[in-house]
Amino acid sequence: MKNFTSINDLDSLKKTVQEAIDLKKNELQYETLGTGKTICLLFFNNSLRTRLSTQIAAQNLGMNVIVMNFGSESWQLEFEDGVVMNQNKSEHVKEAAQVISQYCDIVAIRAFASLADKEKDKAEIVLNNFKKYASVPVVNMESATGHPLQALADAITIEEYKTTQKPKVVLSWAPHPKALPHAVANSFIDMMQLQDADFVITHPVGYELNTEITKSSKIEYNQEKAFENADFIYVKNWSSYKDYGKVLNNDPDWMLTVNKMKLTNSAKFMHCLPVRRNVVVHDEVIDSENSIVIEQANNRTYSAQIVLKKILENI
Ligand code: AN0
Ligand code: CP
Repeated sequence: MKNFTSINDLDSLKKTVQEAIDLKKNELQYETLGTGKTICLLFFNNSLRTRLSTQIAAQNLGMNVIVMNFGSESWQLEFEDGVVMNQNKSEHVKEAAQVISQYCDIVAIRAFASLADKEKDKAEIVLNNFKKYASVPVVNMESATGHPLQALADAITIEEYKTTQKPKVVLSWAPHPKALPHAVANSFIDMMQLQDADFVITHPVGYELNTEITKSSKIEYNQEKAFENADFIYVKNWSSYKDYGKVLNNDPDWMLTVNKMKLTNSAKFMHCLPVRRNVVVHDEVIDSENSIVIEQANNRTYSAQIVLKKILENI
């Protein structure tokens, strides 16, 4: 594998999940694969899990890790072509990406959606400019439209906890005070479309995601109906896609509660984290035995490690 910018960059999701589960049994089994190699983790946005788990994954493979936070530590980058750079941006991605490529063997990037300009977000300006100008492999640590390292961790988690061959998995929208990106939901859908599962998306009217991503996935506007007999409930807020980046409603009725979990087949509760308690999910659900969010976050390490392993094997 050269780059990892989408779950579809994996030649087989099923095989990769099994390889990650195998890796988890002895996470140091490839500890010399990355000896003498360096990864640069570039953050244009905040992170807890992605930053730490990707660093640990690289270290488990023997790599050196450099982390840079663009908001506070680097020059502000320009991504548009042909602009007169007489404002606040000091450096163009053309130079930055080429320079960074001389210092490392893999570059990983977190750059969220602006949620202000749909076309620019769809064009993945940051990720694609790094892909264009960097001469080393590029890894997506959540871009404008996708978070495939999260989706791979989610697939590993579902594989570990499923009790039937074809589980019912529900992706449910939940309220949130801030406008959040579509990336986590998009990549979860991309991933679920590769699974043998009964997959249902539920959200209020107005929160339809990009139909180029949802394709023929089932959408059920009645959350309670969607929850019936579910084996996994994956909760996530996203802002409106149609009315781009807007918070259309904060209906607390969509929060995940114990009563709603009673409609399910004793479902496992999943969320990518960070999560706002008692806004997105009630304390009683996230603190219950059915909550697997901590193990889900743990799997971020093995998701990143299997991806970096595949890239290192190809360098
Ligand atoms: C981000 C999002 O929703 O995309 C990151 C999640 C991994 N969440 C927040 O900004 C709260
Ligand atoms: N789930 C996830 O990507 O978390 P962070 O934003 O903390 O990295």
